[in-house]
Amino acid sequence: MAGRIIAIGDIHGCLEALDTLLNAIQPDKSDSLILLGDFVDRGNNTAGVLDRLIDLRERCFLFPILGNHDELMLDVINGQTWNLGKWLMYGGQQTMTSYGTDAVADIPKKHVEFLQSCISYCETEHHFFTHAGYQENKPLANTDSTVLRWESLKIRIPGPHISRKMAILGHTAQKNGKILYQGHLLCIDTYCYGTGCLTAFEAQTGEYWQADKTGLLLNHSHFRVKLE
Ligand SMILES: [Mn+2]
Repeated sequence: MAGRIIAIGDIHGCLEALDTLLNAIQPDKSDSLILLGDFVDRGNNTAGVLDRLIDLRERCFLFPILGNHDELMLDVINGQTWNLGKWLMYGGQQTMTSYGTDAVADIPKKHVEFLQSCISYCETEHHFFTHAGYQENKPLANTDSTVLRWESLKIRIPGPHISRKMAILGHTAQKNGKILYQGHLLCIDTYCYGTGCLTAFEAQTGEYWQADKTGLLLNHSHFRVKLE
């Protein structure tokens, strides 16, 4: 990866925040954007967010990681009708409203294909990226998807990973809107759909950008992390 390595936290249907960050970042062909998952649900424009992410594949290297919400939506689309009520309750209702339909079958095929193309984790030379969690002593390739997509840092903050790389995670909403930094671990889900913001974080330099769900750019600064 020659260009920037920029992770983006849980978008949750917040298109204005995403657009503001993309406008500030101006990703180009040399950049890698690692999306930490939970693109869908809760915010008001999941349909618009997925359109934007699909277009983004033409602009830069895109590594979209599947979040638990994205997985649940896919499960429902794939016929797990017993999960429909649960999904709608956890923000799927806002997703369906963004499509202007009550029928899961109306969700565009290209959106379904995008979600199906998502990966479970991503690794670079000094960092690794998952939606939610990891196990200290297990290579990511052998880690259960439940841990990768569902484990909350509110229950337990894992220690340093066996790879000695720094973890960059989403999923556990930091309701104060601030990046959580624990030395070996960063969480950049800063509660965009609520009263926080969406965070983009350049892993090599600590440069970061934050925008709220109305599209206001709140911060563009440098985060001090010890990098190797
Ligand atoms: Mn999540």
